[in-house]
Amino acid sequence: MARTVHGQPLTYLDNAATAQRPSSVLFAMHLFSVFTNANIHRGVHELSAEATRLYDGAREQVRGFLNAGSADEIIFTKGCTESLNLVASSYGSLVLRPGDEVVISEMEHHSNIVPWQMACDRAGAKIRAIPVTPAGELDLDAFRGMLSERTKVVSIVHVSNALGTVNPVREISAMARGVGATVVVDGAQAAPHLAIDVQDLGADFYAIAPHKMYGPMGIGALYGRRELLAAMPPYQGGGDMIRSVSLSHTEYAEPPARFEAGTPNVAGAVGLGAAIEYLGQVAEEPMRAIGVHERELLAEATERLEAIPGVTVIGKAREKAAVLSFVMDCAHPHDIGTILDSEGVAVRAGHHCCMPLMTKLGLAATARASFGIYNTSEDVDRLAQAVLKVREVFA
Ligand code: 7TS
Repeated sequence: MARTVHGQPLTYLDNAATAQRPSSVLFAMHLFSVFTNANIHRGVHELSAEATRLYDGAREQVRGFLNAGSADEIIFTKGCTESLNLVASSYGSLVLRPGDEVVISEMEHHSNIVPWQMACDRAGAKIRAIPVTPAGELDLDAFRGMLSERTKVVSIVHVSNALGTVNPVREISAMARGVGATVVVDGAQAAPHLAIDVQDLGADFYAIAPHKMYGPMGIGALYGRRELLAAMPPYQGGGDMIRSVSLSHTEYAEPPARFEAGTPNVAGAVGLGAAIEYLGQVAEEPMRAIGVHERELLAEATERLEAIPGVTVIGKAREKAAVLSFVMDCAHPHDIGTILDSEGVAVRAGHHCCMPLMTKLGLAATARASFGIYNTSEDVDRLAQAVLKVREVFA
């Protein structure tokens, strides 16, 4: 990332919004587009066969990355948001009835709130939200009290994009399973930082956001347990999702094809496969090494910012990953973001698409630095220097 902004070298600390892509990802997509571009599952010609192999190969890579039992349990979508909409819409219509309940939490991203509100409105079901403690953790005692035979779905973020909290998904899954509820996990912020094993976590659905894990935008991947996918109605109709069509009736294809209507983003899938390969080459135990590196940066950044008068870190969970939200007594988060930007430090300022969480915390917004594998102690130092500059300007 050898570029400057406002005449300063760039320190990119907005990885939770989107991560920068390594050249291997860009090259894989370019290579596909130049040499292999063709539609899949269609032509008898060589290019189409090669494109189909690459697309199926990427599906297998996602299976391995999430440790799903079968590649048929991986559905390509256009992003994490679409994955969550697919589950809420299709699975929601299958199971939700009047009086049923969907449990989410107060720290969800809007993309794990709104689709469930829509599904509940259609079904006459109700949303309940696990409270967040002042430290930024989920109140599991309150969660236990919410569970009943009415609970059909528990849909929870694995790592909070606004607080960095790593939620105890395994424990939550086990509790949900106790009342027969299905567990949906929003893994958008977890997949870039933690080793994910959907079977060990006990997740029935798990959504990732490839562009936050060094892959391209415009592609998403959703894990769904085979038995559930097999029972679910399609999310969209069109080409590729059918077995046979007459003017009066359609037989749907088996999953995953049933949920992939229309020409897919093949270059995006290839890029996602390359991103998974890139992550896998970082170290012998890559996700563990990435976690160690990012937790060091997080600890260092937390210490540096907390030493600056007037800075309050938002989110003090015991388990945190790669996200540092903060506010200052002298400046609004947007002003913090603007001064940091003028110093070449890119962070996000705002409600982070978590308005209910901000309301709960009594805040309008926070400034948020989020780390990726390429960030260094030097980046932390530039962040701290730029925050000191905010104080100089406003205090
Ligand atoms: N879930 C979480 C936890 C997220 O952080 C995001 C995006 C999404 C879902 C939606 O992902 P998308 O790729 O479909 O948009 N979060 C952020 C963020 O924190 N800043 O910008 C986007």
